Amino acid sequence: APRASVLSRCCRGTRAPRGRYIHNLPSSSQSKFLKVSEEVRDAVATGKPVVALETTIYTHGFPYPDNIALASLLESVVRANGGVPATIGVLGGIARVGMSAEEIMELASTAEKKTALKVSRRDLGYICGMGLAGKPIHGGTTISGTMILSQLAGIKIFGTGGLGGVHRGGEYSMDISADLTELGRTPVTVISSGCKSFLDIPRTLEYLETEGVCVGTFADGREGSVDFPAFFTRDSGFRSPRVIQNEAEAAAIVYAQSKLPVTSGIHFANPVPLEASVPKAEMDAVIEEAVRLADVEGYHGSDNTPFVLAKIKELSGGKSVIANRALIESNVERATRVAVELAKLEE
Ligand code: PSU
Ligand code: MN
Repeated sequence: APRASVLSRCCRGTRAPRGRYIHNLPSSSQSKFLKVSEEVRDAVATGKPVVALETTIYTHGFPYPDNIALASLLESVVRANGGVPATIGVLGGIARVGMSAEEIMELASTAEKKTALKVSRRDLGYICGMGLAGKPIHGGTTISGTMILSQLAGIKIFGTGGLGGVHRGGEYSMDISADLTELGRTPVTVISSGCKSFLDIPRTLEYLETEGVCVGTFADGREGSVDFPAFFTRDSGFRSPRVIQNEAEAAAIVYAQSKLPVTSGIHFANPVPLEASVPKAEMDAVIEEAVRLADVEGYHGSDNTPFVLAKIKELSGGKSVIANRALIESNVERATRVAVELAKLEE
């Protein structure tokens, strides 16, 4: 396929192996502060389906050593479905795209003592600057942080568990996840199971609309209107703005948006697998209590989400962890299939 138009906008006109042009590689894809693995660089350059994976779920979500098992499971899910995984995080003040097993181990083992930073857009300059200043620290990247690094490395598809959102009472506290503004400004497609109902789902959907984010939910043949999912449950009581039937449709939307081009991100919600879903009434009660405790104990700002998630885990007797693991796995598989369909369109 001709790459002339891509090449003319690209800074590197080098030929890749097999005579294919290197494309999609921004000049910023390697620097003192950003290391992209050779496998990921080669996969992006030759148009293979690459799937980004975040690391806040390992540093601030799952406990050690479950987090390491999950990280390796997710990478193998991507490979088994024909993709190349790119686990993204910060080690010693250097952002990494395509972390090795040893690097993931090093980052994930901070979960016990919580010594890694939770890195969203605002924290990237800080953590890399601290590394330069002789204070190297590790960081798990959130959806927002991971989207930025994905885009710098030329990765378009990203699979994870749940999206941040507008917190309840956010109209007063202004606690709105940086994930939402990131989706408004960075052209990466995030596949997750929607957002947890400890967030304000209708305001989250309104905010995403304002930010210009296409939000669609996979329906898999279900007829009629479909809810935007609430992480542990398939139903939230709020309709998804768009309904997507399959991965080919999803990839067509990503492709069209990139060719126009419209430079905001896309969110595709993949409802939790039925067999792993938790009854809504049961989860609602647990979430109410977790949110109440966060307020009483004074967990605000970026500490709020990790605290509420930990409380939910405790109060649901581990049920939430089982659902969480199942839905992440399903989202990553779905993301890989979208990336495979997208690679076909881009050939
Ligand atoms: N929601 C979940 N699980 C998670 C997160 C959110 O159900 O692990 C993590 C993701 O990394 C997300 C971040 O990007 O928390 C959002 O944090 P905040 O609400 O502070 O923006
Ligand atoms: Mn917040």
